[in-house]
Amino acid sequence: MNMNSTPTEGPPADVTLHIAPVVVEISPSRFISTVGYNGTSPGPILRMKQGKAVTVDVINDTDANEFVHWHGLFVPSEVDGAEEEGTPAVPPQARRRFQFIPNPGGTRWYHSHAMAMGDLHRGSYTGQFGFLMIDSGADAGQYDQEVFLALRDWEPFYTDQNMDTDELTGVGPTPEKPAVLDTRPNGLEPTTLTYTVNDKMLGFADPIRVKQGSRVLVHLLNASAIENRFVSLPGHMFHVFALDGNPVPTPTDAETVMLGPGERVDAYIEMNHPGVWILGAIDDPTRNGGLGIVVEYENQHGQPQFLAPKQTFFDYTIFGRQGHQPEPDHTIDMAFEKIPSGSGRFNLYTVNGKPYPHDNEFLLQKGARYRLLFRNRTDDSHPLHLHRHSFELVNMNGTATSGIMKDTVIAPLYSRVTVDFVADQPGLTLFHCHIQHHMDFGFKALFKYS
Ligand SMILES: [Cu+2]
Repeated sequence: MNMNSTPTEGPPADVTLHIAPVVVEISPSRFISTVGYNGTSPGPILRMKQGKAVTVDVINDTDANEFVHWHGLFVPSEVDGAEEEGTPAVPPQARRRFQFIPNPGGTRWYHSHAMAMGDLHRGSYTGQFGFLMIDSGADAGQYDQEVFLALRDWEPFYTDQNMDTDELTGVGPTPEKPAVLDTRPNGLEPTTLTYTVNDKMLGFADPIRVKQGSRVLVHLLNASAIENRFVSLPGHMFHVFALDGNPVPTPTDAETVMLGPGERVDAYIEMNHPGVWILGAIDDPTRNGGLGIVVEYENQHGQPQFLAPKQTFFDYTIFGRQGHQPEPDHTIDMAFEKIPSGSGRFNLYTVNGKPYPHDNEFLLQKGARYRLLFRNRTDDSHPLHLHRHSFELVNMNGTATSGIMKDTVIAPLYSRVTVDFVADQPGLTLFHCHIQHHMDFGFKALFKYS
């Protein structure tokens, strides 16, 4: 390989990520050809210490520019891994060294931030993703087992049929529903019929083997490029204690958890319901297509069972504190719309009436507290991600909350969602929908510090 970009001298890096073609065997004789990190997909679980500088060498053994994004970290624009922010690409057949200080602590992840546009073999459609655990030194509590579950899908294709699960997210109020709906015919959107947890379809991974009375620490990540997911484990509750890696004010049991692309949920599960169960998607087509993993108690046998949960709606605010936030210094209104493109073409997405790029519309003053008012005027539920900052959930469709710190939040269809953040990370900052197709076709905005 011709390494023409940067240092091959100096001390070895703490982490090396080698981007190259991989083959993932998702079930016997079913192989996915994609691109991954270090010969696998998911990539290795990276562990870093909060506040302790790391060097990362990224080696790009493909024929296209690549970007590794450090999702949920407060890192400079030059290393964040977004072209829009000015992070340099790792060119084809080249290597580049990055240095940063991991912060904040918690469950983060890393993934390709390359644009894909109409190419379903690029960016987050590929196998370039992995967990990044940043150790804050805080006590993680008592548990017997730790499992990492990345929710994925493969072999995406385009359709103009609505195949998503927005009916699950869209059961709340719809304050942003237009009086007159846009009835132009929908354009093409990626979808999929093939799912895995980590690298295996349901039934083909080793089961999670547990003992009655044990406590399992579960880290969930939605690494899909395409769709929000809902998962449950029959007869058990997820005791959710962190969202997007950040401890929540009110850890609470949930029968079903929802994750938009990019989101993480950390939870304990008390293993107190012996049997052989499926931890998996609550909608049958997705689970039967592979999105699940078997949980098997000691000395229990038989076919893995799934039972539909009673609770399907997932309400972020039950994990928050009651009460209102102080008024921010500035409020930025952001309205999201979809322009249906008609059969055989790609829909376009707009922020305040314009697809990306905007001209200096989103300016920040260092130190000021901003409120982002998300107005989702589309019939999709969008996972909205802000780079390089955490935001605090302030209001979900009229329900006030506080203390929930996130970097990605699902704005359900026709919803109004409010988040606050402090502009304390100077540098270009990308905001976008974490559904790759939406991002690529206009659904992003760049914040600039003035
Ligand atoms: Cu979206």
